[in-house]
Amino acid sequence: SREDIADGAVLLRGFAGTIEHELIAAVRAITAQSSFRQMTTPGGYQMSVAMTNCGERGWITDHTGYRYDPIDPLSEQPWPSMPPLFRDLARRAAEEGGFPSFAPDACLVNRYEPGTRLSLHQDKDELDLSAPIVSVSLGLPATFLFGGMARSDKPRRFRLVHGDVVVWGGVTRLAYHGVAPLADGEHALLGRQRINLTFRKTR
Ligand code: MD3
Ligand code: FE
Repeated sequence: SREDIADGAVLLRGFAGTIEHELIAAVRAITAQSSFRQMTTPGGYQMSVAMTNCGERGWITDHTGYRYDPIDPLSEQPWPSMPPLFRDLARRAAEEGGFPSFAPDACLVNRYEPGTRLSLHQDKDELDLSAPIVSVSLGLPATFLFGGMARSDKPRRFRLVHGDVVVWGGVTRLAYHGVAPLADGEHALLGRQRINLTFRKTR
């Protein structure tokens, strides 16, 4: 199904469900090369969410700031390439959401374990803010917090489950958003975790 959740944001329930096994196998292949790790923010806090990337560039944070970098600082190698399956899924979803010819060059892979959260933030490290972000949820369900253009705007809550895909474009691209602490549970394919893929065009 296709549901407009805001100006430029479209929720595609179950869009990734038919390729769940292939997506999970691809995540395992990526993390065999570039492991999940908990990064440190410029303010010196360790993030509770563990992250890795695939594609030409990956999002990283360290004591010097946030950026997209072609090299994984942990493996000291380029990030694993973006599987065609990922690229095609992101492109098909973006098209369905009204953004034809989306060509992501980066995919951030987030791993949430029970109790982990992502506090309200904006994504603005990408140079081309006219391109959408496409997100794919796998594993345990999460409560996504969708705020406004000011951090103080009260967020709306959306439950995102395994297989859901959201295309975030237009004015929502710069909205504050986050993820509430993950509730414990057991997912049939992924166990006690949620994996989120976010596809981005960084330049
Ligand atoms: C709305 N990830 O990696 S994905 C992130 O579930 C991030 O892991 C969350 O926020 C997660 O930066 C949310 C959905 C998402 C991603 C980017 C957005 C929603 C967005 C940018 C603008 C507005
Ligand atoms: Fe974000």
